[in-house]
Amino acid sequence: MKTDEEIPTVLFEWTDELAAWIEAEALRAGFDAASVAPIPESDSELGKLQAARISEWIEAGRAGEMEYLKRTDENGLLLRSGVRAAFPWARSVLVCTWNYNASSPASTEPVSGSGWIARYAWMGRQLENGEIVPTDYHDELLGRLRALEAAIRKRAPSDTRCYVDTGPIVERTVAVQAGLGWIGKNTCLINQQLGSWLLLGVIVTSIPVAAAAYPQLAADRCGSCTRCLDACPTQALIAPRQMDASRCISYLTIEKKGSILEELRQPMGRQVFGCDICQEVCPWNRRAPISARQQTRQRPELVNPALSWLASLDNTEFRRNFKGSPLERTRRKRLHRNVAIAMGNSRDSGFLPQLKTWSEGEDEILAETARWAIRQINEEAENSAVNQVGDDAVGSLFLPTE
Ligand code: B12
Ligand code: SF4
Ligand code: SF4
Repeated sequence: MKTDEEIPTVLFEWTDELAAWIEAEALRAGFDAASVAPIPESDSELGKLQAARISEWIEAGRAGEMEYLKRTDENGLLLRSGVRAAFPWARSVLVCTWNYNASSPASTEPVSGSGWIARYAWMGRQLENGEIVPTDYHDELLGRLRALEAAIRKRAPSDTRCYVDTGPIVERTVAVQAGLGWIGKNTCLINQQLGSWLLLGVIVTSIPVAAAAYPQLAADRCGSCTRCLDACPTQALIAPRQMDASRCISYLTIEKKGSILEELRQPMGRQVFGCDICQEVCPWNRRAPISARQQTRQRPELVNPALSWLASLDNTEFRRNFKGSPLERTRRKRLHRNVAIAMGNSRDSGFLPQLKTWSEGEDEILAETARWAIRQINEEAENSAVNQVGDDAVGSLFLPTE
């Protein structure tokens, strides 16, 4: 890693003209919006504020078991506390947004017997023969970022790094600094025109931004709305713009290994991979444009997927359906744990045979979760039997007497 002293004399700056050029290149590469953000000095007011936000969040235990968010350098400095903590040579970030909005039903419109997979994971790549194969946004975005990176290096030789998710960067914070939107109360980046169904890709560069080319920050347009806070089933949004990720269904279904806390299982509803609720209820997504991308298509089988189909997948079928997709990392076992919870929450006795099989299997986490799900379904059946008896009793009171 280069230190400040090793950074070559600055030959280029992001002037209005150079920034406009790369932003146009990004649109040509298939992104929906792009902008260059200056990186604040670590000891500036903004640098300190950003560092404090993430450190306080981590210290409060909000990151759950996501150890990669807690990584520090050799001096114990949190790598995500600011872009310069990880890359002392960094002076700017090109932030690109990728719209993945689809004209599909919402998770808040339940379909009987189905689970919910977050819409960012519906993506498939259409082959020339029309077949749609699984794909992952990381790969889709990274390919395009690398092409842009090569263009930057050719026109303005500099140090650069491309990332989608995996870099030591809080991408939404740099997106705000690039003027691409504001942080909604649901903690998502919202763009006034594009809404929040946006994925982010970044290129860190050593090119400073000329003062005259600083982007204008977007105004916060959440106003008095609190729909996302009210709709979150697990109360993961503990305050506006503050998430306890350890309660977020997205974390629980995707990142959390092992058993899920019982008190959080029922609120998880039918979500089996990720969660879209706090964005679905957001008024700024009502008129969000639908992605018109040709190469990537939504895979219809992943919209309201049948729980029985997901449960039936063995390792080979899981790989066939999800190799190359974001679900691959979660693996079959964890997906089945989530499916068992969704089955329990459905209160549908038709799932009992599958749950019974899992409850007797060797995977202890799945077996315990399946036993919990069986109890949910049986409790429901008992309650309706009691109600039935109650109804009959009430009914008999009113039976006409001879
Ligand atoms: C860890 C992680 C998660 C965790 C934690 C989420 C969280 N809120 O922190 C979990 C697993 C829960 C998660 C869920 C989701 N994620 Co996620 N996730 C990440 C990841 C890898 C790191 C985020 C991070 O550092 N979090 C730590 C907290 C402290 O950071 P933060 O919420 O981003 O908050 C910062 C800002 O909000 C800012 N801030 C707070 N208040 C204010 C106020 C003002 C005025 C300003 C300027 C800034 C500001 O300061 C905070 C700290 O620096 C990023 C990629 C990346 N490298 O950044 C993707 C990322 C944030 N995730 C993304 C997505 C798509 C999702 C899901 C929609 C997936 C899904 N459908 O299930 C959900 C959305 C849940 C939600 N409401 O946020 C996108 C977000 C795009 C967008 N439009 O916002 C990202 C950027 C990935 C990408 N490459 O596109 N995710
Ligand atoms: S993604 Fe779901 S669980 Fe997480 S904060 Fe949003 S509504 Fe709550
Ligand atoms: S639902 Fe309302 S409060 Fe939440 S992010 Fe959208 S506009 Fe902001």
